[in-house]
Amino acid sequence: MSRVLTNRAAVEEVVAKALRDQPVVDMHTHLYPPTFGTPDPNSSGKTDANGLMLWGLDELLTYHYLVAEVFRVVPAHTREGSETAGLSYEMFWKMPKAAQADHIWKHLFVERTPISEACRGVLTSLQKLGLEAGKNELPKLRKWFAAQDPDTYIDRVMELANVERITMTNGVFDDNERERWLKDAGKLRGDSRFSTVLRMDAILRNWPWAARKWGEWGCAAGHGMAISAKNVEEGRRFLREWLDRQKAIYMALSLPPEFRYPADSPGGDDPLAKLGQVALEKIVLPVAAERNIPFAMMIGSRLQVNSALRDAGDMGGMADVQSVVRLCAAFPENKFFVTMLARENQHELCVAARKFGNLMIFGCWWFLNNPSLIEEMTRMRIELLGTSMIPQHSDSRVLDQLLYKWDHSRAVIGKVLVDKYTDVVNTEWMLTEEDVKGDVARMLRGNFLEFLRR
Ligand code: FIX
Ligand code: ZN
Repeated sequence: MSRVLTNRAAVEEVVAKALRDQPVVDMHTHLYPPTFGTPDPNSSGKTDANGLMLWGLDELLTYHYLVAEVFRVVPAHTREGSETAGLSYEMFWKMPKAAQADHIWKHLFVERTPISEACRGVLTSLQKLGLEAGKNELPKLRKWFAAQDPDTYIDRVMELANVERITMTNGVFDDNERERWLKDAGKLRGDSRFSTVLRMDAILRNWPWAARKWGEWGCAAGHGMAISAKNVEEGRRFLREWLDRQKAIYMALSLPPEFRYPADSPGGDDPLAKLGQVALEKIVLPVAAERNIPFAMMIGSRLQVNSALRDAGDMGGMADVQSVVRLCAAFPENKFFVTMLARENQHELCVAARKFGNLMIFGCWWFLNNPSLIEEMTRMRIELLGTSMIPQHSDSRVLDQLLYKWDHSRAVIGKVLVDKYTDVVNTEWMLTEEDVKGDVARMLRGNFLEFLRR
């Protein structure tokens, strides 16, 4: 008989152990194995300037979250004679990566307390690696990272973060990535630590552009201002080809706050969106249903409100949960992964998930990936959905971020679970250690894998 938990202290101990010991399947990251090349100095001495595998100190420090934060304290524009030191965007992006990292370290870690979540994250990752993070330690730390072999380093980080599998984001409209797939798909999908995802934002964000691009790649998707039956067939052929090429486990895209389904529902009357809707209804969802793979919608990112900040230039906005509801109702044979970027959408989205079994909500995305909001969302989700949701994904762009993103999330999810389980124990329900382990396994791994297979 598994140990019965009768008080808060016992619950705390068992929850902490269950979360620590449970390997995670990370369902959304921007990470890559070495087969995609790496620009970062390593023990083999070989680098690829356009390589996609980002790891190590300078990548951690130049993470776009920190780029946004450093331009708050060293503004790009300063008035003539202002005593505040400025640095223009152009000058920052012209600097070599190590110099950018030095600039961020100086202003966010040395001259100020590294108290923001993204700053603390760097420190947690270094700590988990057993490295001393002192104000003057950068040169020593850089040497340590340059001595690592990217391939074995991935194993080390996955072991320390207790991550069993990493799900990539493989953008078919990204020229650098697409050419690598066309060159040697077998090599790129051959790393069993990584799963692939067909990412295709442009299809719904800008169909005319996507259709023209497809046209250049030999897929007769039309001129982009209308979608004929032929275009639909060609579009489906294109998706099937790429799903086979990548062996993708789901299809995904992000959507702006203005996304509406159907496109002419209140607040969404834009001709481009109407074309996107046809592409969704006639091309994307039928292929996803035919292949029985989920379609993931990451809703609420408003891109490039400050393009000078590059990846750091996007933000979030409130979106329309009823569009998700209408999609789940209209396409019962499709499975939907949904995460939304606005805090204000979370409660309604939780309730929507109570209504549709083909809707799996996941993660505390981007600007929500902060302890106070992870706690709020996880507590609400457990109260409304029990354990039938995926509490988190890391969205890591730099390999070493797995260390802090899962460490920080495990801690917050644990805090909520202890409260919720203690409430159950206080009803004199016989809660066992096995129960807790089973729930944790579902939330960090099982719900994702089961939804893929369902
Ligand atoms: O659309 C996405 O997948 C977002 O996660 C990214 O574009 C974003 O830049 C990010 O890194 C968020 O954490
Ligand atoms: Zn992402």
